[in-house]
Amino acid sequence: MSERIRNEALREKRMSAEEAAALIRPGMTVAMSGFTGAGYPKAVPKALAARIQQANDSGDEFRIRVLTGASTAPELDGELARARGIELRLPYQSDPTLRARINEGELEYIDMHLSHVAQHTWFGYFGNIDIAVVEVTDIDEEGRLVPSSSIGNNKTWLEQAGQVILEVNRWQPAELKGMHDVYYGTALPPNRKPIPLLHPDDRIGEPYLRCDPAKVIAVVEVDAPDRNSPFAAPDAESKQIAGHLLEFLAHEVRRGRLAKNLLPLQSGVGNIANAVLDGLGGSGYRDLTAYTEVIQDAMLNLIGTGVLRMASATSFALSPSGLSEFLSRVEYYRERIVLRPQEISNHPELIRRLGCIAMNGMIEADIYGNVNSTHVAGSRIMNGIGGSGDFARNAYLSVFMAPSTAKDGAISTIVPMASHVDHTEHDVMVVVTEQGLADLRGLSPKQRARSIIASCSHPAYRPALQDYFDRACRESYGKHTPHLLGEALSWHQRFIESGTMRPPIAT
Ligand code: 0RQ
Repeated sequence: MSERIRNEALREKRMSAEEAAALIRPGMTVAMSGFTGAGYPKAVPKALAARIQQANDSGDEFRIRVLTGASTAPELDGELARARGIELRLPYQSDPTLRARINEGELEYIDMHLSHVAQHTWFGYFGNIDIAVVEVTDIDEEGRLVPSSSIGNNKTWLEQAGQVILEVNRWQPAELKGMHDVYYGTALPPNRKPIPLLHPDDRIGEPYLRCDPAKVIAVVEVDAPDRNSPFAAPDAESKQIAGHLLEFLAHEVRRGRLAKNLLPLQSGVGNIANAVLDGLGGSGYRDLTAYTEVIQDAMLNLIGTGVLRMASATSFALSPSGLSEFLSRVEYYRERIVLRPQEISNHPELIRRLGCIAMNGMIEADIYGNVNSTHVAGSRIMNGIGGSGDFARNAYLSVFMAPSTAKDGAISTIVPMASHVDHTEHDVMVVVTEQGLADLRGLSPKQRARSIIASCSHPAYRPALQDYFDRACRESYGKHTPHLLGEALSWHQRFIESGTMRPPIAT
């Protein structure tokens, strides 16, 4: 198995996951690899969670601060949260146990733009990073690290951490070698220079992660799969949302605002994003490109069928069948996929330069186009903003999508006032639900409200939204963005109190 560790000095540092976990002490800041369930360490966090559980059970509080690229998996976030071993977590998570702990108020969670994490670490905003725990595919003779199925913040973790634990995961395909492009040219203000990436397929770095071998305190051999969650086939609502968006893109091509091969696509993950990508596959497009964060099954399919010429991302989120497709034609895909650090995949300068088409999911939008991506009823975190803000603010076109209702119709995703704002009205150009699409470009607040209510809201909620807007237009303190402040969040309050946003039936 050690054929994946070809550097003599590092080979000597091999030990068990339990021994490596014992090097992590209470109160440490631990930076881990991992992005959307790919490339996270699998053995050390689990062994650490067992140790933490034991300590906590015997009354010795043991908690650490955990920084990652984005979401990981049950073996990491789930186990550590279950053991009550996390004091602070950032930036993006999607594990149900961890989410529950955060919403019970048990630990601190910092939700932030994914492109900011590396630079805030360099700026010293999170203090010292004590230990980095990073999964890699392979270590070569010179000690260079072949990254695994995600890069995320690994470049920064390896450079900034005082000590490093490496997990060498034999399960990761050796063929990943050559797919990565790690850029080492970022600097701190005031010495920053333009990042020399002009096209989504430009390679501006090197295929390895550098790591000072003197910092490596443990090398753990692992043979364990990524999360690789299966994807559900797109449902009817997702297909309708995709249909509206595809029609809009075709319209933009006809108007000459987009070329026939569009502009680099950024797509969130999930059912709707998959339906949109599936739809693009059947719409006659060719020669498309993607500059995005995550390559999921639908994007791989587009590459496989030649619709997408190439994709740049920071991670894979493939289902088991997506993975076997990838492995069956790995040479083909290697030529068409570039994985980069998330500070580059999500870099505002590059997103603005390339003119990405950003397509992301949302929890709710208000009638003026403010979007909430993260908090149910303004206070319960779902996953986090992820990269949606990096892309939305800087995109050529920023699109937010959701079904017009959630929880079997009990919740309207179009509300009078967003209960939490991740993307302001200034960053949101298009809102789409299964009901239709509102193109908000060039519209004033009141024009946006009319368009969103008419095109996107569900018929069961549309009259109440229209009534709110009409009364606000008459009675609001200011008439620029009319609101009735005493009533603006009453829909959310009604949901908390009665389980539904539906207005009470008059008796
Ligand atoms: O709940 O799981 O209990 O059924 O939210 O909603 O409709 O399945 O949609 O999977 O696309 O998720 C915004 C969360 C949407 C996601 C969000 C409930 C709903 C369901 C999921 P259940 P759907 P999606 C790339 C870009 C931010 C990060 C981002 C997200 C669950 O898109 O995390 O964009 N985005 N990153 O029932 C109460 C509402 C609700 C609601 C939905 N208004 N009130 N519950 N739900 N709307 C990736 C990265 O950056 C890494």
